Amino acid sequence: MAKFPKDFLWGGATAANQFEGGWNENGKGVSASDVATRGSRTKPRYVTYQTSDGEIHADLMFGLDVPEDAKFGCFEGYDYPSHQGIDFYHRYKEDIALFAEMGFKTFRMSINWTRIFPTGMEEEPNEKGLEFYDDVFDELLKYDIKPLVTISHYETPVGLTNAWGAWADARTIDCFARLVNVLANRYKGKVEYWLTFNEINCLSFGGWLAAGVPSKDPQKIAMAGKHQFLASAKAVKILHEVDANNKVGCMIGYTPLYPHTCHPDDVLKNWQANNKNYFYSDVQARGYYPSYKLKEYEQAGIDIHLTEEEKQLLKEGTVDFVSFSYYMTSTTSADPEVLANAGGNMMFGVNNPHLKASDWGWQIDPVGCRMACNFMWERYQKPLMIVENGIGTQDQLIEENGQKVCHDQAHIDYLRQHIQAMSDAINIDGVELWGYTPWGCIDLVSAGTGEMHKRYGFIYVDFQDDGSGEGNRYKKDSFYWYKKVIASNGEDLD
Ligand code: BGP
Repeated sequence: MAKFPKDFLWGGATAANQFEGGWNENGKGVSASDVATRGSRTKPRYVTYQTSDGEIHADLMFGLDVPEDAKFGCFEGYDYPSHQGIDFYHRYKEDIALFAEMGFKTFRMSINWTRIFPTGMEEEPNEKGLEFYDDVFDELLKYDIKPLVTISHYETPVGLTNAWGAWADARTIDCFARLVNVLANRYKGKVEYWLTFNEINCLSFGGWLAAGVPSKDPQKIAMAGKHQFLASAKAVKILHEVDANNKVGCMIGYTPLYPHTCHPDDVLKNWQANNKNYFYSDVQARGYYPSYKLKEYEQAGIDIHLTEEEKQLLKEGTVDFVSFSYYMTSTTSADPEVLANAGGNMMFGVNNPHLKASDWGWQIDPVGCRMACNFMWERYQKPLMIVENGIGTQDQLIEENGQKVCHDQAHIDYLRQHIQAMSDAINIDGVELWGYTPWGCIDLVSAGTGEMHKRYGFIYVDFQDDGSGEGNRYKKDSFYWYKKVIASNGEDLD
């Protein structure tokens, strides 16, 4: 039977750019996600910009690499899914009431940086933006739901990119620190749980979403990482100074990798590939650059110019807890023939022949979830939170006995197995896990593809990929199931 600690934080997770909508209301500026077009399972997302000759361009979002004179923005004739999101901006009361009905103890959301500082560079914050989050937090607290706030979730202001290349430039650190100062003081007593950067390690897949850096240059990516580490350390210090109750975590997108075979070359390659993820949490949780990374930089001719003062800041600004998203595992191989025929678990490696996959090719592995908890716990000995987990499916809203219903058994099956795995990690292995917020607890726009119809939610949102629909909310079967799970503190998973 599954068992969880008494005050385990059950909840759900979202991000501003994927569900708020209201993209240009009440003084909001334009963020990195606002200039990303809608894609699909078969069509990639693009990012739009203009060059100094007046030409408008749309280039692939993953691996974006543009000319120096590019100025990012939104242009006529392109479809940008963040602009509508699921309209949480206007419907937050209705949505929070539904989260409360499920019994949420916490709700993960992000602050859209550009609501507070529209270009990232203003001296004074936008009061209307601050008021919106006051209203959201008050509404959550009314139901005893603790906000878990991601400060930066793919929402770097394009103002910063257009000015100096966003996180590739050290000036962004001060802009971020100003944001954190404002948030810490304004929401003191309302927010206690914070995450600095969402999936900071996705910088290694490209700089756009994670950092507003439109370049693949490894030197620039390394500098963006360093600037985010320093900004994260500053954020930890600011949040602790303003309120000693604040708990601040790092967040990585965690796809644990298995060696494709037990051949030592595969095992070595796998260790190296896993380090690509760990590097980020190593710095944020341990407070220094790991030796394997410094050597890699040295061999690649990358110089991050780390000063003694910066090293000291990293040491002083380590996080209180470690959080991660967990959707799947994947495998790595050193064998060129295997790699050539890999098929691939999407962009994440070589298919594991022992696992089934979602319609988007993400391989389902609850055992990997238990191991992910253990790997993180062993490595850092800090409390953990799984702040994203779930499976995207093509749910259908159907009419039964005059009612609209959605039988999303695949969500229930996936979540049940993963909750059991977390329970095993806690009770059999001794991991300290504080909470669990499954991703997209209400259907929202996919980050990877920009679609609506890759649905994770307990709540169906009637918006379709072509922008049609009323945006009405309907409870899926998983809504009632998760309510029961929370009410029994994880014991009743049937
Ligand atoms: C993570 C992001 C989320 C979220 C999730 C699911 O990488 O932190 O923002 O979207 O993945 O991915 P997708 O939306 O592509 O299905």
